[in-house]
Amino acid sequence: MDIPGIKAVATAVRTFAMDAVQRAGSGHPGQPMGCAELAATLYGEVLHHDPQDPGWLNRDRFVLSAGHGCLLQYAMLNLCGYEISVDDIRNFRRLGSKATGHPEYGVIPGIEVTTGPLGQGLANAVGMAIAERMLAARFNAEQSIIDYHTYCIAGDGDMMEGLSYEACSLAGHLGLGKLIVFYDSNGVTIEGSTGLCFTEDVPRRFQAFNWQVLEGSAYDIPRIVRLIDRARRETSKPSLIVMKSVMAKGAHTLEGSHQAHGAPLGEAEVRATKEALGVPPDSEFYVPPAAARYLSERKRSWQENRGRWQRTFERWAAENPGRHAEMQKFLQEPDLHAALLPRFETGGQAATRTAGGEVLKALMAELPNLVGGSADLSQSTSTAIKGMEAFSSRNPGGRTLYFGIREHAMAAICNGIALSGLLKAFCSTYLVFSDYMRPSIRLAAMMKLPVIYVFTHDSVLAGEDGPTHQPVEQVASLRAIPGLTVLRPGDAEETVAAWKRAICSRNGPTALILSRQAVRTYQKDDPRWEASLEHGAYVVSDSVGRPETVLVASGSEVGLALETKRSLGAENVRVVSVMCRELLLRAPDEARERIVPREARRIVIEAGAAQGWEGLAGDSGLVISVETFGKSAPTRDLCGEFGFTPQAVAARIRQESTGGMLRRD
Ligand SMILES: Cc1ncc(C[n+]2csc(CCOP(=O)(O)OP(=O)(O)O)c2C)c(N)n1
Repeated sequence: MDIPGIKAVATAVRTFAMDAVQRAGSGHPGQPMGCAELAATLYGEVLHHDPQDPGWLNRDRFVLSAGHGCLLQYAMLNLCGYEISVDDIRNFRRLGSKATGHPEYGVIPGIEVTTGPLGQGLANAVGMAIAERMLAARFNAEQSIIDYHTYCIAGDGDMMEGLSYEACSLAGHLGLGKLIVFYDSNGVTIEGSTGLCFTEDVPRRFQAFNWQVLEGSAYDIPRIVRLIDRARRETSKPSLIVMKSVMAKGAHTLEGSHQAHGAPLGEAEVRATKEALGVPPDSEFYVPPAAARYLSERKRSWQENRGRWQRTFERWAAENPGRHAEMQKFLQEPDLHAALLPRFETGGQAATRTAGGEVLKALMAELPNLVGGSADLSQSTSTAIKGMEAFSSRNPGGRTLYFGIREHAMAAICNGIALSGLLKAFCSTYLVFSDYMRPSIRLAAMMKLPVIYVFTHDSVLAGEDGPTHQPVEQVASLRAIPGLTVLRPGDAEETVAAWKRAICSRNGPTALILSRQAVRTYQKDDPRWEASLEHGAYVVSDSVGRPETVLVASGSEVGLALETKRSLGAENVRVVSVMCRELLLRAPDEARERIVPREARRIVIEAGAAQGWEGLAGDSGLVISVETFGKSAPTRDLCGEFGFTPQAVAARIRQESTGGMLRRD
């Protein structure tokens, strides 16, 4: 092992971090300076990776959960020869630079996941380790073609976030032996010492989670290698390696200070630090010759390593054509021929959660790469699939995940699973608990990951459990996340269409919003209704002649709109089902006009917050919504209480038919 070479790489990392933050006038130099030796050792000696093929299937995954330290990763990727130039780093945090403020997936090859919100990366790493176990069980034969490790650097902030408790508890339970987490334990956060608010015994906490816990200095390179070796030899438990480290290690006067966490060190400090490191003080982004020499020598071994795997893979593919074909299938869009999916008769009654459960059952049977589960509510969300085995340490081939009551980790773990590129992940809970998952859903949308969320009990009309369990603002707030497709089907047939759309998505997550209560499967006037859903909505029941009133609804309120039309007894009323409001709002004017013409009076019926419907209703329209918390009562009583009966809605429409400004409840 070339220790001077590794140390020289660490010097380059420190220099890059100081210079980039100094130029940008903002950023976090302390974390990369504190972890420089660890990163240099990892990339140089430990990780199975190859900058020539950053997407190599069996590469080790590296997650910088402490994403504010992104310069650590940018510097290492540049030094190793990934596609990020010194100029990109020079323009750190500037518009158009690949070196953004935190690591972002899809911007620089070699970055596995978008991180920054603390705790997320660590939970994503758990998902990646689960995916490794699942894929290994599915594909490995005489040859192990999937056997990567997932490494993660997490700091005090990650350890404090509740998400890390959820995710690491599950990782310990599942015995994810190929997950290795380095705890960058420097005792400092932004406001000062961790002693101000964080005095728990982290090693004992992880031991209680069923992790192997090891400890060492972040600056003792041979020991780091030995500790990683021990971690790799423990195959039945994940490992936490507590790295005793120092914030901004090497800084002239700010070493160990929280002031070096998130601000430029200042020119004089940078200069003095460079001098102490043996770096020419007038240079910028200096790479010591020993660092360049060391990494260029390592390159050959990275390539040879990948070459060996490639030859193994080819032998595996030749000897296991069935498995190879299955792997190819995992990468393709699913072929959802009609016979595969359940059919529902017009006039029948089914809760959309129940219809969704039948679709999921059919999809699980057809698509072996579909995996997922629930946060202890699979019976209620109809996502429990009979006969489907659970994933566990003893049964890595299982496809059902028992996430436990850990919604946040469930969503973040699904991101990690989806990042495998081969597996499709779904998860489920009550809609109201989507709030517990929101940060991870947002990141899935940012990364364009096709995760599917099954959210049931879709409105206050769910009943009985009371206001804590009745969503009001949740659909509106999910619709506000850019890139998240929110589908709220109105009946069982629409639920099949919604699932089809979700399962075929390749560029973003989908939330399926399903009802607890039974709804009628309605007759659809638009014979091409499913194709019309390309614009998010279609005409369920048309008016005779030009519509004067359009009743616009989604989910379980579509049935109510149809009954309201009957109650109104008017011929010039049209009913539109809006399965995806955002698609309708984005549709070309001409397509939207065909469905919800501007000249008609538009009445939106939504048993939730009106927010976001106002534009569609227009000034002369009306949004019949719920703007308070729910109440505990059976559904029928709640419909009466909140005015969601055909008679009450019809009365509102008649009473407020004079036009004027938009009103809402
Ligand atoms: C969820 C979340 N909350 C707050 C922040 C803002 N933030 C970024 S770094 C940081 C302190 C992290 O401390 P630590 O993990 O010890 O990192 P170090 O000080 O060692 O760099 C905070 C609060 C964040 N990125 N994510």
